[in-house]
Amino acid sequence: MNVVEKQIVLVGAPVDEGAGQRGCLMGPDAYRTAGLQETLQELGHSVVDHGNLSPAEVGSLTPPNRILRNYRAYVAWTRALHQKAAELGEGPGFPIYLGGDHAMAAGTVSGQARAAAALGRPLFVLWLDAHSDFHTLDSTASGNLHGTPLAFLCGLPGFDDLLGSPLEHTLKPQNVEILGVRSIDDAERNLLVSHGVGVSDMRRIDEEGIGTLLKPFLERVRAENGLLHVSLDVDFLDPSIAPAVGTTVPGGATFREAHLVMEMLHDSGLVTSLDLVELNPFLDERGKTARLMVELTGSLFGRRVFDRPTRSF
Ligand code: 6HN
Ligand code: MN
Ligand code: MN
Ligand code: MN
Repeated sequence: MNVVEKQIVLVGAPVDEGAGQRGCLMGPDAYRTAGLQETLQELGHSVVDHGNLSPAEVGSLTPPNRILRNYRAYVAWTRALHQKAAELGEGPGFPIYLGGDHAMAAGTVSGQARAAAALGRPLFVLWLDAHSDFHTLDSTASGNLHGTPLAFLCGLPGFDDLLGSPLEHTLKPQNVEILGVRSIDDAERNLLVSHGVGVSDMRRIDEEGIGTLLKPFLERVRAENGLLHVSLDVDFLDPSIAPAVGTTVPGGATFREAHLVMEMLHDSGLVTSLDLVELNPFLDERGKTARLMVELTGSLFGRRVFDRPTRSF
């Protein structure tokens, strides 16, 4: 086996307040129950579980828009996760953030970006999702804050409460690739285009193949000596194989497409941190989605059905 042993750190982020439905707070324990730690250890990695984080204490805040739901919790979680990710990002371990809804990525990715800057490396982000999560606090129509983290991370205005000051280490929008998207609100579409975010929707996946789309992005990460954070939203997957998510959209990635992405990411050796987000165990069918997410994570960490020389992407 061509597996390079990694020191994996599991961090539970039971963030529930960003989604429209309750239940994502049970996500970290569902991954534990589905055997995430054991799966990674069987692949030869060392794994430590840091348990679940708690939100930071925050003082009084005035939400900038009355439609926003659980704004204070968004701020509190972002601050706690940012701090944790900034620490882990500079260390030797490979953090896996167990969500929790996608609002958590405001903290995990901004922390990883701060660590990347301290290491003098650019951070690239692969956002595997049915949605683009690129609303500002003004543009969101649902008020569900899990629809906003990527706009915050790319430095769009209006998010200064999240860390108490403007975000210092923003992502370059062209260093973000959203793959698998099939539901974008009009306001988000305009923002994505005007900021130049990389977007590959399901139609492009159908026409060109998911591997063909992923390869040039990985080549760019390598050419720029970047670190790569992967944010995997359960709804990237087709609802028939992954029903445990509150925001299912038909026509998602198949079992094989998702595995190919994970296998290519493994072979690239470029990934340095991972979010597993939006799993809502309350909506699962006998653990099916949690188990699939664990299996996909196994592929990202070197599981292969038939050993053959590692291909480089
Ligand atoms: N997610 N664009 C929709 C909204 O409510 O803003 C859906 C957001 C989904 C967020 O899946 O992480
Ligand atoms: Mn998402
Ligand atoms: Mn700095
Ligand atoms: Mn989504």
